[in-house]
Amino acid sequence: MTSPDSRIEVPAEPTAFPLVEGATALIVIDMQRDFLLPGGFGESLGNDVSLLQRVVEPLAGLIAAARAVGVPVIHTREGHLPDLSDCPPAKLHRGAPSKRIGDPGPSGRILVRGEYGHDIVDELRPLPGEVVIDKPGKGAFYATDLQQVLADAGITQLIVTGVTTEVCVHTTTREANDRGYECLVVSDCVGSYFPEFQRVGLEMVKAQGGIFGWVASSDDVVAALASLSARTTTPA
Ligand code: TIU
Repeated sequence: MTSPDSRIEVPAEPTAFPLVEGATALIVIDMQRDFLLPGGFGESLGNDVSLLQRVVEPLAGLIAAARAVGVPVIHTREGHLPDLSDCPPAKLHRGAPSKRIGDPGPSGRILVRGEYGHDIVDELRPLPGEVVIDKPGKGAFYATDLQQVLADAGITQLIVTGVTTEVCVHTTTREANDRGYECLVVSDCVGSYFPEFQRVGLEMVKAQGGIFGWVASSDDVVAALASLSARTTTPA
């Protein structure tokens, strides 16, 4: 459904999401080989990385729909400088992973910028000119220029996708919400190594009247973006 101003109501929970034309960006969080493929950071932590593959196909469709109507696509990558000077000891030494950040793996040093494993999976490769935010933390705002990038582009809303739902997607959504951004998390375009965390992670976003934001399916977001295109191409 469209309204006379520049808003489109996207079916979502807990209420329809008022997508504002020209003020929305699609953020694709950490769809890196290090999280999705064997031999990377995600697997070193003991996770079954195959669980994240289900995100790739719907997310590729959503990215294509955004590009088709000129909605900016912003990619993020979690990782560290080769000398690990931006990796807090608390992160480096935590737990008992099979490999630590910076250790050599089959796709290069684990979670280190510039390594093959640190980059985004082939299916979701950024286009030239799309913003790629390299971040040392779980949230995409911490120690990055994301807020300035969004302000410069007049963006006030984020369509949030990527991995993992309860870690970097949640942290970024919470950071964005505190900064005043309206966040629409796309349920089938975010993924977790833990099915229970996936379910509860989405519940937490939309509970209490949408305490951090809204949740919608990619089908509904793609349809909304397509109707944006129809309006743009239909003479008044
Ligand atoms: N371990 C885990 O679930 N996630 C991360 O470490 N980073 C992101 O979520 N990107």
